Amino acid sequence: MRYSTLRRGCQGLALGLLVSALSTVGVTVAPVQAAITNPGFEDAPALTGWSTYGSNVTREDGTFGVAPIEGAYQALLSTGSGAPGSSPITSGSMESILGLTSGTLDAFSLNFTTEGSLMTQTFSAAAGEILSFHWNFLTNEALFDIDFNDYGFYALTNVSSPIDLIGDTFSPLIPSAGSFLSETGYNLVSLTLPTTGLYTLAFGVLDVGDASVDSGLLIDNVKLIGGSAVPEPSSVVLLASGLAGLGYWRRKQLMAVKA
Ligand SMILES: [Ca+2]
Ligand SMILES: [Ca+2]
Repeated sequence: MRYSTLRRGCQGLALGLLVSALSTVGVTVAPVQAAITNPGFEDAPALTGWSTYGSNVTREDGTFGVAPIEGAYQALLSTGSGAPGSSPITSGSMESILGLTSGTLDAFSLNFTTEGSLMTQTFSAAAGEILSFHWNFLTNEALFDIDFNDYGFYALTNVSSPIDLIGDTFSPLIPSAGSFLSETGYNLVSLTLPTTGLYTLAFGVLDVGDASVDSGLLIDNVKLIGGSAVPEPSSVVLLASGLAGLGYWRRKQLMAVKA
């Protein structure tokens, strides 16, 4: 047996043991991919390639009341209870899965986080490649509510710090035709990957202040594109930087209100 074959075998065994161990605690785990698998959530079975945590990560079509931005399906994460007998995961569990210290997720709101759902995928990529995705934050909470400011976020290895907010009750919200009262509509995030290696992309949504009024996060059209082959439209860069600036401005406002 060649060494490289043996090494791949050992890596496969180690990965298999990890998947087996996580499966015993009720977690759906997908193996590391050389590219993003099922990036638009069109593949069957639903959510193939994604690891899901919490009871309420589902694949939705247009009958949900919000149309996918690509293809026929989109992913929905919710802070709700999901299937009978199941429940979201605690924010502490979410921090453990993401490798964050306790209290990290609370620091992104002005009240304690309680529970939510999470979805991840680990993939390999080259420096300069561009990762993009569309998100839509939905909520039943009142708008501009500091005490119950549920939020959606993404985390990406070596890029986010350590998570980046995508939507909360201070986002520009419009009435939603789906199962939530309000939504942001779909927005684009585009990120240039700094190094060659493995990345873990995570999407999450959290209840803040209590666990009684739900919020959700739709994700669709995740893409990984070679940076040199497809120049990034200036409008996308401006949108991404504009969203980042908006988030910083809003956090400053929140801090001012609390003070
Ligand atoms: Ca889709
Ligand atoms: Ca809530």
